[in-house]
Amino acid sequence: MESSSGVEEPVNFGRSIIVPSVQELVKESILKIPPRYARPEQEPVTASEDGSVSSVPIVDLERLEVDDSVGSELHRLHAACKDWGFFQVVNHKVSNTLLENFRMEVENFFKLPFEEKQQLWQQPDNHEGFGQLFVISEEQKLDWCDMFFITTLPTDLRRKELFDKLPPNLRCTLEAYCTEMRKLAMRILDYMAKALKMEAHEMKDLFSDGVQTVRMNYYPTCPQPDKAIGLTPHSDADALTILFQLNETEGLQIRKEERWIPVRVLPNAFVVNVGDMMEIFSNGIYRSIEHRAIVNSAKERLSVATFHSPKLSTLLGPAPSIIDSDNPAVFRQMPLEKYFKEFFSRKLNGKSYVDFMRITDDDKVL
Ligand SMILES: O=C(O)CCC(=O)C(=O)O
Repeated sequence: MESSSGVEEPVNFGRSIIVPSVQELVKESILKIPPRYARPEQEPVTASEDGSVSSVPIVDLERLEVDDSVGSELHRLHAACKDWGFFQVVNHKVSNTLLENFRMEVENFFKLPFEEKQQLWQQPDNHEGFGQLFVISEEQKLDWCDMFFITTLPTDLRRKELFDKLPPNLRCTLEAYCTEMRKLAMRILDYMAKALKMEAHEMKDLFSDGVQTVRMNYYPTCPQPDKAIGLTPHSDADALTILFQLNETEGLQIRKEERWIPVRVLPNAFVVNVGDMMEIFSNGIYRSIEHRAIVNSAKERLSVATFHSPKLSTLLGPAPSIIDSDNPAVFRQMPLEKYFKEFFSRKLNGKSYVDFMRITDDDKVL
């Protein structure tokens, strides 16, 4: 956001009611979860008719670089974005040393004494820091998760006071990690543009100086895992999310054809998913998919999601080079900043937000 002096200022995308730490709660060795976390309505994982559970597609980035002709790896990527909205990316060239360091720093971050974490907790007027997102009422049910949320790019949108308080080793590794995630996102977005037959410059223009936010998730063990949920079913509001599953504990599930499908932890792979904004740019060709995280009683789980969106000045809407009279726009346009603020002021609820952007018959009458 530009101030009257013409300088970019940290942006405030929203706030969330401050809630207790689940990690601290678990230290009390409880046998039953408090009522505010009880979510008995969760649907179980279901296998298909033949009893098998399918798994999300794998895209090999090295193969994509060698041969991106139609009918090849590019076709796999296109099909994964259209039919699944999720894939795992391998051979991504992100350094193993960086990933190991980052994993260690994030693990140590969640192990900090609570008194130190409190210095990095969310504030009543801003949801960046430790806490939970999307809590808009005192009655709302909560997730079995502690998270840390931060805006990382472009640098002038960062909340400096929060960044400066991060443990120095984490800050330094996070800086390198964000840069690598941005590069990886740009490579994937470039191939998506090719697969969608968008004009080459269009995706690049949208994402140069794009917004990147990071959400680190810690899911403690839970004494009643069937009654709680780690992360409420939702689709992501951004364009492209890259998820790093930090330890071997599984928990991510995606909804496909009314079934919940677990996403395996593959060594050296990132889970990539299409967000609502990509569904909008692609005019519905690519689909964002509902996903959730479940918890268990045996081992904690850690993950880091990096969210990529276009630059803040973007007027969000279907990409002009995709729409024409045969493929008319099915989504309306909205300034990106307004879109973000609306998203963060709601309760997380499946795909309801992207549906809100859809052009309805009532809009056509106007
Ligand atoms: O922890 C996971 O696997 C899912 C994380 C996620 O969906 C998110 O942070 O938005």
